[in-house]
Amino acid sequence: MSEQVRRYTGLIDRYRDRLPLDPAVPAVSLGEGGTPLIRLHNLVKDLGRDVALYVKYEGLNPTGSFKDRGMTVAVTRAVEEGSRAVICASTGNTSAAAAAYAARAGLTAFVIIPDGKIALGKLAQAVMHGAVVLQIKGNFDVGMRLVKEVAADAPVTVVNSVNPYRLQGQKTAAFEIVEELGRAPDFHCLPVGNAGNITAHWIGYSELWARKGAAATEACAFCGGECRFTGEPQISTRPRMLGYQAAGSAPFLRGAMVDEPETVATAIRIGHPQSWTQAWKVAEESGGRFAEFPDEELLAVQKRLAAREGVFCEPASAASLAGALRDIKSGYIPEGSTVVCTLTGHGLKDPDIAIEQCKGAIIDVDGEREAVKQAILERLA
Ligand code: AN7
Repeated sequence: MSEQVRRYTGLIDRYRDRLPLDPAVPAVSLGEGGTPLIRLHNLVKDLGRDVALYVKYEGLNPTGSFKDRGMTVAVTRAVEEGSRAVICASTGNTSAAAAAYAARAGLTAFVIIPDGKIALGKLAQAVMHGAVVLQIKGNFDVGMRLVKEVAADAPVTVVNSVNPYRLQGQKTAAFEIVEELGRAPDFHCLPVGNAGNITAHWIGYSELWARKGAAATEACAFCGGECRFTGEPQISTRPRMLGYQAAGSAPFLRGAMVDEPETVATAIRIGHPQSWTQAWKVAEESGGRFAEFPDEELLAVQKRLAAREGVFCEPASAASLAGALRDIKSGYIPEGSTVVCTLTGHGLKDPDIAIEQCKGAIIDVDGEREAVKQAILERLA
């Protein structure tokens, strides 16, 4: 058996025919993609509604977030183009992924992060992978502007989602979902920051979709003609795309950019989304919409998911599930629906928030047998 058959070697090897990469170019990969689609039985039972509710656990990618899908393609392409360095602004996960893939490829990674506003695990990743970490007094949006300005006349490749190869990699999550369900879900729920991921998923579904009267090779409106998929259509319907934001950081709900975004979900503390126009188009074409949540509700859903289903995501990721649960309850998502929520990042990314939420849960006991036994029996009573 060839190595390829026995081992999963990442999404470029899996989907190269649908990606804008030359067949001969070796993939810079850490085995990203192939994440589990987990059906939630307990939370659905709690709701008392008949829906098939799944989470796509993107926190199980190599650096713990969906960013790896885009980074493998963007860095592979950067190497092919002879680049020696990559740069990004980040709320944390992009910097972790850029640092790791750059390390693997032997490139220098420059990452610009908002001072004091990225989760501990993400910062640990960036420094451990040897990125040059530039901490600024300013938020993600300021960092993003600086990246664009600097990259205009410096020999560095921007690996934020304005790099079209990022979205091309991220679209593969939609391919995996369709392969597992044998169809597209009726609703796909995602947290929205820069709105790159919701756009990437729509590209993915649209490439698999049987467009009446359109050639399969027709370039989609989102990728600047980068789509290469010419296979047979695989789905007859596409999902409604539902995008969820944190209330203090919700430009799509305000209908305008937000200059001072604030949320405990630092991953989506973004007021000037880079894929603004595309995401409006996604909502319109798919028949979806945007909605928002206060921080407390994001944290409550993060905790409920962990406690009831054994799945640990970071606060920003909980926005997708919070949205699905609310929309199922209200009837906006009708009974009989198949719903997928993307859990964008792993809960371990942000240990501070998790511990903070569960402080009272830790019981101090004397280190001897009777005390421990007593504590256990009390809780089984
Ligand atoms: C866990 O890392 O923008 O709407 O710089 O880390 O595609 O921006 C992170 C975004 C959702 C939002 N969930 O995705 C960054 C960054 C998590 C994230 C989002 C992010 P987009």
